[in-house]
Amino acid sequence: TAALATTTALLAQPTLAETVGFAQIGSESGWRAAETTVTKQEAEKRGIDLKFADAQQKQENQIKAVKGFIAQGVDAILLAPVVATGWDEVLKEAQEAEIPVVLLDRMVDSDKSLYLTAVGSDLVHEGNVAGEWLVKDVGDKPCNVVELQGTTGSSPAIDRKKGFEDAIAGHDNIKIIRSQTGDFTRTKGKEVMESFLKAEDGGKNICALYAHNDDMAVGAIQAIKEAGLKPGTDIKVVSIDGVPDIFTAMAAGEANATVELTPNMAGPAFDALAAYWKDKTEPPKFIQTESKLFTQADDPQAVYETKKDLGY
Ligand code: GZL
Repeated sequence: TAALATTTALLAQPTLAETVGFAQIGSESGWRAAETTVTKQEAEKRGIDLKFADAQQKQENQIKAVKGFIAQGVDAILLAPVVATGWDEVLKEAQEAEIPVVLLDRMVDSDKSLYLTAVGSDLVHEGNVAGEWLVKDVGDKPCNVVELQGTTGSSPAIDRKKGFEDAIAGHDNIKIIRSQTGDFTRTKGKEVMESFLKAEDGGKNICALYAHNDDMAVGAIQAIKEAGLKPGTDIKVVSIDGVPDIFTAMAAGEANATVELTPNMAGPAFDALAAYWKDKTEPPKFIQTESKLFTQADDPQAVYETKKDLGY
């Protein structure tokens, strides 16, 4: 009888662990890997059962993953949308299933009513901070800039480009002479930088590189060195994310500035979900994370030490 009572009691208990599906983009950059690590840690801390799907940077895989989470009847979905368009249909399906969706680190063009909230940085501001740094660094000297864009059609690529252009507008001595996507990866960043160097007289004509993330910058630094030039002096390097390897490059004088992006988007996301699960509290539609500029003056080796074990 005792055993029966225990079983009944267990069955009657509400599910202790909420189940959350995470439709992650992939592991295209060190920052992305850190976001995955931190999200799993934050779920663990809160006793959340996290179901993880890696889409290898393909939107159709992300959409499939979200549909799968809806079919499983999860309590919420985290989505880092690889590109900004094409989400209406699957977000409507989640809404019809009454499953809240929280966007992480990238935005979608869909109506705000189709997701609970979005956690991320001000991506335009990041591009602006990067551009302002270069404006200050070059003064009124002529500076031809090459730009490595993030994934085509992603909100960071669109917004970081805009922010940088806003910052250099009015400074006619600074010009973006070449701009192409490196898809946020080291490999593509290196490849595209090689083509920029070849096209610009071996790089003599290039004063600075603006990369939408550190991983493309690290790949480009390799290409600059292989072309016999000094990254950080012959060609200034400014990028975004604040991953450990950019601080290693900075400490070696091979990179000049980065705008830090926290990989912990999940903490604020889970906090908003906890309030929503409890009593349907509606969070603000955008929960903004901090952005901070780091340069060679900020003891990059010490900063590297603080980041090296965070799962990048
Ligand atoms: C920005 C994020 C970007 C990172 C890249 O919020 O979406 O995606 O800057 C990553 O490293 O690929």
